[in-house]
Amino acid sequence: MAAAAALMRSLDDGEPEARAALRALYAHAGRAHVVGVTGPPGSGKSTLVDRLVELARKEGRSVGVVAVDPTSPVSGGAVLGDRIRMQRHATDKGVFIRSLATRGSLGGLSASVFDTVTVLDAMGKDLILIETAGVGQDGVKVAGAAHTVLVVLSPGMGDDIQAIKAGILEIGDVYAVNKADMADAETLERSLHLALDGVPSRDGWQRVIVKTEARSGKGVDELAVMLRRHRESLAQGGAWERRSQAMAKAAFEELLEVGVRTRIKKNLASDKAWKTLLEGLACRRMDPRAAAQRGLRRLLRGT
Ligand SMILES: Nc1nc2c(ncn2[C@@H]2O[C@H](COP(=O)(O)OP(=O)(O)OP(=O)(O)O)[C@@H](O)[C@H]2O)c(=O)[nH]1
Ligand SMILES: [Mg+2]
Repeated sequence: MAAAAALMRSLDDGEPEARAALRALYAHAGRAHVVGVTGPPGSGKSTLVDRLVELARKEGRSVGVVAVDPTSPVSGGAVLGDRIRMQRHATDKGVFIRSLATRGSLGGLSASVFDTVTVLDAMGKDLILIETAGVGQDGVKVAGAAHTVLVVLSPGMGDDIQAIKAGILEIGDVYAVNKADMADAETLERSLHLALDGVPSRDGWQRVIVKTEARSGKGVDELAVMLRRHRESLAQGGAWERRSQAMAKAAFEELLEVGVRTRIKKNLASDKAWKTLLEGLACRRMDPRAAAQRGLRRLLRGT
C-alpha cells in the first residue's frame, strides 16, 4: 500500500525509475474491472462510489478508487465531504483511494489517471472506480478509459436531459437515477428511458437504468449487480478484450497528445527556431498555417 502510494507520487514527478517500475507492472495488469463513474456535478457520484466500495468489501472484493477533481462549483466543499465519507475505508487494506485534482494540472491529468489505474490493477484490485465530473472533455475522456461507464444523474436539474443528452447518452452502459427519494425522480427516469430508447445497444448490451438512493444505500445492490452483469456480458461476447484494447489505445493517444502539447509549449517558450517563426508571424511575413507546418516538421524531426 505505502509502496503503491509512493510509486504513484514518483510517477507524477516523472522519475525514470518509477516509469520503469510501471512498465514492469503493466505486463501484470489487465484483470481489474474498471468502472468510470461520471455525471453532472452534485448528482451523488461520490456518495454512490462510497456505497459501491462498501458493498464490494462485504463481498470480499478489493477496490481502488480514483477521484478526479472532487470539488465542483455546485457542491463546493465536497472534497471535505468525500474525505469524511471515505475515511471509514481508510484503514481497510482492501481499499485504495486516490484523489487527483484537475486544477493547475497541465494536461497531465489523464496520464495520472491511467498510471494510477495500472498500479491499482497490478496490485490485484478486483474493482477500480474512477469518479469524474461528466462535464467537459476530461469527463468524457476518462469515461472512455473504462470497461463499464456508469452515468449518475439526479432530479432537480431542470430540463437537464435535453441539455446533457449529447454528451452523456452515448457514453453510458449503466445509468443511475440517484436521489430517487426526491420528488422528480420518476420524471427523470421516464425522460431518460425515452431518450435512451433511440440509442443503439453497444457490444450487445442494452443500456439499463437503476434507481438509487446513495445516501441511504437503497438500490445500490441492484446497481452493483448491473455493473457486474455488464462485465459478464463483455466477457461472454468477446468485447472485454476490445474494450481493454480501446482503453490502452485511449491511454496511448492521450499520452502522445500530452507529449506533443508539452513539447510545443516548451518550444514556444524557449526554442530559437520557433522564436523566429513567431517573429515571422508578428510582422506578417508568414501566416499561422505556414508557421504551424514548419513547426510540425521541426517537431517530427526532433529538432
Ligand atoms: N436526497 C438525496 N441526496 C443525496 C443522495 N445521494 C447523494 N446526495 C447528496 O447530494 C450531494 C452531492 O453528493 P456527492 O456524492 O458529493 O455528489 P458528486 O456527484 O460526487 O458531486 P461532485 O463530485 O462535486 O460532482 C450531497 O449533499 C449528498 O449527500 C440521495 O440519494 N438522496
Ligand atoms: Mg464527487
